[in-house]
Amino acid sequence: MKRETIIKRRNELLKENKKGSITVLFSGDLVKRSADSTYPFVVNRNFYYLTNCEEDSLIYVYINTENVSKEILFIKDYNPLEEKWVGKSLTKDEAIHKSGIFIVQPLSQFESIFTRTLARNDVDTIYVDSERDSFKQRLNEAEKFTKKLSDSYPHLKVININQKINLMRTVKSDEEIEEMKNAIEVTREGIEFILKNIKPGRYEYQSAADFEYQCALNNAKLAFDTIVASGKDATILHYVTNQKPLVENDLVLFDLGASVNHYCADISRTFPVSGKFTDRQKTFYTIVLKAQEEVIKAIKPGVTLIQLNEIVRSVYKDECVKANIIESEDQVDQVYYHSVSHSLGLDTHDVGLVEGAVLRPGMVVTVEPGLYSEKESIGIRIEDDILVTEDGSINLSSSILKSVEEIETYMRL
Ligand SMILES: [Mn+2]
Repeated sequence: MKRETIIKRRNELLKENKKGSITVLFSGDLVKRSADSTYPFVVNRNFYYLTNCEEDSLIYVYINTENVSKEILFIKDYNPLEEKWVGKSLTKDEAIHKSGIFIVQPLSQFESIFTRTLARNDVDTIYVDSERDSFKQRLNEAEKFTKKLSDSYPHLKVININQKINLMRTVKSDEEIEEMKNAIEVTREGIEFILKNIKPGRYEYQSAADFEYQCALNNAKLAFDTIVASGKDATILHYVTNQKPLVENDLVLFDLGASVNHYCADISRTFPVSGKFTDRQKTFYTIVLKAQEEVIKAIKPGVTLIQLNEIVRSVYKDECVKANIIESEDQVDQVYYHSVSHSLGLDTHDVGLVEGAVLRPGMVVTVEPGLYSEKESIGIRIEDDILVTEDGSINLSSSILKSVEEIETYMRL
């Protein structure tokens, strides 16, 4: 991302901050796994969105008082021994270059600078960014900091700006769309590589490996754990066990995505293992495709995700009864039990689209109807990534093969 973009985002976020406040944001800490190893570090997406920096342990501070208005980025202290073991951490020059924050201090100075600022200025409000969805989750950095604050500075008011940042993230800039297109392009290559190698007897994990190899070759990461679900397991929405050999005449469902600079693709495709759909599979597939096309057609500003989901259900109510997949309309929940869209961006299930949210230009959403019959061992999901425009939408993943004919032709070659 361009530095100017990042600066603009921070200005947008901070412009309404009150005088007498300090904003403190954390990139996140390493979490111990076992012995001297840690879990792979995942940067707090909001922090990355606002600073362009993706290292652990960083802290961003914005001091906004009557006399002072300044940003400080705290980076790891210079540590020559650690440099010998794991290499350089983010340097001051790199930090300035990436973030456009011109005051960069070592982390060891954070506490003294923070407390001195409190002592010498009239500050009554601290803004933090904290995300939580259950009591059980371990405390995040913002929460640990808030706890510490309330012990030592109980008079300070703490305000959570998480939802405000999330809302900003729902509308993507052209630059962000480009990143997502790159992620989708890598995903397309991965899917085509899967199809080059697919055949009965190949294991689900081998197809996953085909995809992940292409991601690695392109220096892309995985947006989420690759789902390769054949036969009856395709009716399990998040099957990531990937242990079975593919069986002739079965379908195999792929739900996968690359991520480039943390921007995610999220694509599902369902293919016949032998390269040709049976008539029954084709019937199912055509219904899902029809539902998907109708949803995509309906996407434009002002429409809600709930309305989109209703389109799928109404297509299914007609078509699934006609095709004898269910006996009556009210059984549609037995063959379709998720919703059709979610927001996509720095997170696969991107933040900010609150319940009942209305589509706006610049949002990117998935369209992923599924149809699942355990009885018939058929599970199908078709998922594309759609950009909402002023007057409709653009399918960002339209280059990934999808129609029955395209798939059968490609697999025959
Ligand atoms: Mn999805």
